[in-house]
Amino acid sequence: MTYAIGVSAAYAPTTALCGDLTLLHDVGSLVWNAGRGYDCVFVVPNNDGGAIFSFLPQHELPEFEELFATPHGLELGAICRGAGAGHALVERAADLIPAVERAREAGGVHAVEVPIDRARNVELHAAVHEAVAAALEPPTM
Ligand SMILES: Cc1ncc(C[n+]2csc(CCOP(=O)(O)OP(=O)(O)O)c2C)c(N)n1
Ligand SMILES: [Mg+2]
Repeated sequence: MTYAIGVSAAYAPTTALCGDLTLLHDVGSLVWNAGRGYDCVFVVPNNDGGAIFSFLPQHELPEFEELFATPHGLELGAICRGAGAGHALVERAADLIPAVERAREAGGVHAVEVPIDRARNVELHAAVHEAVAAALEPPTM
């Protein structure tokens, strides 16, 4: 968040993608900078934890959820309101771009939160991997 708000401060209104854990990890930046005249919109895919860690070998460990995925169950809207940032919850794909546009037009720091499913994300990645691997397989003689 710090980097994106820095870009918006130094350069121009900015739109950035920011995971839910990344937002929480850097929440001090939100608290400190929201409402200080920066124009920065964060699109926040919220999968209640770190999906990227599901691609590590540790994914198979019994303690994976507690130690790596770290689901937080927090309400990001409440955190944004507490920080003085805007917040919108988007639950349909067609609503995403209008919500981002509204936030950009309003100015200031905003989060546009999009709830997504962590397990489904892993399944979709596996399906894409398989499709690419199949497409790249040399033809059999
Ligand atoms: C600037 C910065 N801060 C912190 C990290 C450490 N980090 C790596 S992955 C991650 C969280 C990933 O979870 P999330 O943001 O929810 O994204 P997801 O994988 O669910 O899409 C964090 C905090 C980092 N890589 N870079
Ligand atoms: Mg996440």
